[in-house]
Amino acid sequence: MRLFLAIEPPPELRARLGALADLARAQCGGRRVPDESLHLTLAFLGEVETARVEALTEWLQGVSPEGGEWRLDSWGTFRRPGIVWAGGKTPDPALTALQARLWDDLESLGLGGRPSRFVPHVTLLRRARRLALDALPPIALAWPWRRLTLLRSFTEQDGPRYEALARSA
Ligand code: 3AM
Repeated sequence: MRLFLAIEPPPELRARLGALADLARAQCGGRRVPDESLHLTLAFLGEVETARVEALTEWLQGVSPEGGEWRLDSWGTFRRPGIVWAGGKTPDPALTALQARLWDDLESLGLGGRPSRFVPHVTLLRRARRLALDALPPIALAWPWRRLTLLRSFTEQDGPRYEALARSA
């Protein structure tokens, strides 16, 4: 099954991010990520055998990050897949450290796929038709976080859907 580790926004922030996605959709076109799917990916694990999921779940339940507050102050794009995202102008040190630590653990568990760079972001639009961010309002949001979620990704006709399988302590 296709898995990834992410942080899910608290409900109020989820709604605010959804409002940003609406603004971006009006400006750039493309597919808006539904509110319930908004997240910050920390580690994309790809296809993981069912037999490994139990060990992964047990590991995650023993992980207890200190947590932090991620400041979102920027729009961004990943040009080729036409992604418009919200994130930070500069990399958040606590998230960067967490991502590195998670990959150390994941590699010890026999999983691969550590990316060469990590850009913390929340995808708001996919397949945007115009990557025109200049008319969008400034972003100033704070995301208090602590818990991590192991999510399963399903591909459906109108885009990916996610199911939470496990959470950190
Ligand atoms: O957090 P976002 O939505 O940007 O793009 C996928 C999504 O990221 C990414 O993992 C998250 C959950 O699906 N993803 C999908 N395939 C990927 C791959 N082959 C990937 N990331 C890296 N490599």
